[in-house]
Amino acid sequence: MVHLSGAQNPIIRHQFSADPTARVFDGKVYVYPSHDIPSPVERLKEWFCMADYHVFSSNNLVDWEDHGVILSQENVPWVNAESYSMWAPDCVFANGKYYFYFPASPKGENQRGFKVGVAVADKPTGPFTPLAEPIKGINGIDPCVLIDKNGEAYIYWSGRGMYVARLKSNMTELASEPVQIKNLPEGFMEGPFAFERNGKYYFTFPWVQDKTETLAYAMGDSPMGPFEFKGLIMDQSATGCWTNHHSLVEYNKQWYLFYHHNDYSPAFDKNRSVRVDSLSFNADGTIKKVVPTLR
Ligand code: FUB
Repeated sequence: MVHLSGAQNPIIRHQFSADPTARVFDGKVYVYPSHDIPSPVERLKEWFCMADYHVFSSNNLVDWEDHGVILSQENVPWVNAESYSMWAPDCVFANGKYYFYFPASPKGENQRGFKVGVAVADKPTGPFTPLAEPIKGINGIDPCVLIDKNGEAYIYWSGRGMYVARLKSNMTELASEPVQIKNLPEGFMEGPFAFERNGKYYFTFPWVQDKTETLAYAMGDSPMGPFEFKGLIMDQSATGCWTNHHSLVEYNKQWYLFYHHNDYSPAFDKNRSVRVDSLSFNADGTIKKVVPTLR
């Protein structure tokens, strides 16, 4: 376990980390990011390279523990262990277990196709045991799971468009056909993150404008939409990073935005670092824009 101390962004400095999904389990914040590494293979020298996942926890958002590797590409039966494609994950608690969702390239594909797998643990820090097969019916990246107040679970992802489907109560199979999320503005979108607050459902996503990714959102009255586009959470001049990827979480009555930026690695934008800033809402439920605290 590595102990990280310091209130400054980026909050993780002993390794690169991206795509943070923050969750609160048993009164603690857990961050499940992807793990950017320098590529050991020529093919990925200029691209994303990710072989495993760590999880980080904190009870004050200042001091963090790195609990070490919770899942590696070589331990997942269906993943091509030379693809280094363990991209943006999520983790939720259901049925007394922790379900960790992750995208990766399957064996036998051309390393451009992605599926979404599940690994299960008794504790938020693992050890996580991967299922033998990815989830049938999902082709894409960046899974996010929302568990509604009535216990129904939904999974969102990004493929050729953004999709949502209901999950069965076993949390590992789709219970409905995927539905494409419509009425979003033009612009390549990935990294969906959905949550509920005061009966409203928020569908949030990185959105490319002028070659950098802003963070934007839409709101609706049901987890599967329809959603109405509302605007930006973080604008492009603030991010100045080619990718962004985020999550929103409430902890001790304050909301926070976790996201990433490459300013800790200015020379190479595929090495990113996780950041957190506080976030608040207007009375009508819309989100006040966040100005990032960079270095
Ligand atoms: O980290 C790899 C990819 O970059 C993620 O899947 C995207 O959301 C973007 O952050």
